[in-house]
Amino acid sequence: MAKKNQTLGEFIIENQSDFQYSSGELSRLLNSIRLAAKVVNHEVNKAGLVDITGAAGDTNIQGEDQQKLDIYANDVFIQTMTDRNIVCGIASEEEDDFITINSQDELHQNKYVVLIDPLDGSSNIDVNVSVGTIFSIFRRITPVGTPVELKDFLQTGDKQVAAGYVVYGTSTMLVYTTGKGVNGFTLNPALGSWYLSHPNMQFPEDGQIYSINEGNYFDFPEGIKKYIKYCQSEEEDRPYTSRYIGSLVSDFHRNMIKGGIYMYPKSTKNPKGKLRLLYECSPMAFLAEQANGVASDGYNRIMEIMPTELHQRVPFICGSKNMVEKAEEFMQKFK
Ligand code: AHM
Ligand code: MG
Repeated sequence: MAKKNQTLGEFIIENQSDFQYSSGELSRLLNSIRLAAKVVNHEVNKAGLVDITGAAGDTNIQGEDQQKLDIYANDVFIQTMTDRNIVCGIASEEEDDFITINSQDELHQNKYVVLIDPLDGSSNIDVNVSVGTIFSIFRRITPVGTPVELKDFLQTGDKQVAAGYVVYGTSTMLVYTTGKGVNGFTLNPALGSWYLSHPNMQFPEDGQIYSINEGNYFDFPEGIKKYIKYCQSEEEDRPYTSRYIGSLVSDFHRNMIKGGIYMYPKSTKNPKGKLRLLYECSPMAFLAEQANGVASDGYNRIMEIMPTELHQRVPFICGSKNMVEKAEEFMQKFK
């Protein structure tokens, strides 16, 4: 039972037994993600200071440039999970291949793999706009005691045991699901604790916001063009308005709270779509479905798409049920 003001640590422990395969391993893994998120948050928050020599205390003695934040975030998440020896493999949007984690004493004893987009929307950092981290957790399918293989990572979204995101925004929040609804925790930066601020988050069934990069309009499939025009039309006093941050996590987060649809369809420039199935769409789809929303590629449920490669891209339409279903209707009609 979600209690307001509960800390994330308390919540994880209290809900551990809900989880079918509970052995404490998933709880430890979530704990390491919340720790890494705090470290990354600290760095993201002072991003604006890095150009002021020494002000952030980050210029090293040789005067070398500070590491790019997306690489930094990648290192922090990987290092935190590796040091604690709680996963058997990690795949990251920043790495070409997956990483196999060896424990020193017992070989490959852990049962979870993590897929992560360490800092999504990182081009927004220079202009002080929110960015996010997205993570997805699966049980390995190869036997414990053997090295992980590609097939441990190439699983359909409906096999996820947990997924979540961190939004580094006006406040920093960690939102996650283990398949029993979606809960959001806000970081109190003074105390370094995450507090349950948004228990049982739900997409409103209908919404008014559509989020898409309309700069690509002429390259979109006909169904998407028609859906956008449907949202804009004055017939029947359609109530829609457009909001697009260009940071998936932030656009999703806002739409989940207010009601809306996010779309990144395929286009001539991105013939398979832009977003990555495993690091972005699949975890967001799990969260959406757990919050009464829908996620699709226009025709199929994202959660059922069988990945064939780690960095696979896919068209993505996600959000309030009625809005996504309407967009799918247009996709079908103008196939
Ligand atoms: P990234 O993983 O390179 O940061 O790209 C993903 C981001 C999403 O957060 C965002 O919704 C989208 O790309 C924006 O793309 P565009 O600038 O083409 O609208
Ligand atoms: Mg990304």
